[in-house]
Amino acid sequence: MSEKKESEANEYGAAPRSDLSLRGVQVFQGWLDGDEQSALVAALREVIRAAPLFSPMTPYGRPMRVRMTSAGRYGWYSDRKGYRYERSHPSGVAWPPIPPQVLRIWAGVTGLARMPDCCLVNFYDAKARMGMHQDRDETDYSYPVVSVSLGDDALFRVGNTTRGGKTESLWLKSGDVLVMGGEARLIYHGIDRVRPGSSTLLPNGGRINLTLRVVD
Ligand code: MD6
Ligand code: FE
Repeated sequence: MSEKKESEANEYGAAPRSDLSLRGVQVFQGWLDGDEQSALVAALREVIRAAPLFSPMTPYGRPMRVRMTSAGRYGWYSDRKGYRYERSHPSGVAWPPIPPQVLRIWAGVTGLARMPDCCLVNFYDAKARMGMHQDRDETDYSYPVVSVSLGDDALFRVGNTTRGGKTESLWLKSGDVLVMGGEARLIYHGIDRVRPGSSTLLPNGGRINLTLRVVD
């Protein structure tokens, strides 16, 4: 991390203030520099090697367009029975540990001593999108959800704490970090589209999004 960020981040107590807020979602633009992003991608390759990406079924019986896997004590999962957290990958192996680089981001932007239980890894190809949703499969909404964007730019849309109504959008770039906490913890949000070729971080293109959560 840069010197400026070190001085802003307090790992135990005070969280740094973001420069930008979108309906209460804090946006830390450029939180990770290029070297930090590359190191993170290398760590994520190890995660994906241990727990390969898969396309879960939605409860409505269609495979999700985004491919995903997880690291941590819990992984996020979905099938005909619904959305939930599972202790192991569909292959039966335990989820790999959350890489230390990822925990450092969490500590830096939240100021919390409690570390996340789950790091969901979402991979978007040129055509993937994510419909408007709330993150509400966790037990305690007083903990924020943190998300990290890597690779191609993505158009992020934020709505309201109930479905529908006016929305606002923002292009997320590689290295940006979002914190969804407080009044914004249960806000509806989604990804409308990615901009293929907008980043050279991933050799074959695409976008990775990490979401970090305290589960129980
Ligand atoms: C994405 N993000 O950026 C999707 N969830 O690909 C999310 O669903 C999300 O950015 C909770 C908190 C922050 C997020
Ligand atoms: Fe989400």
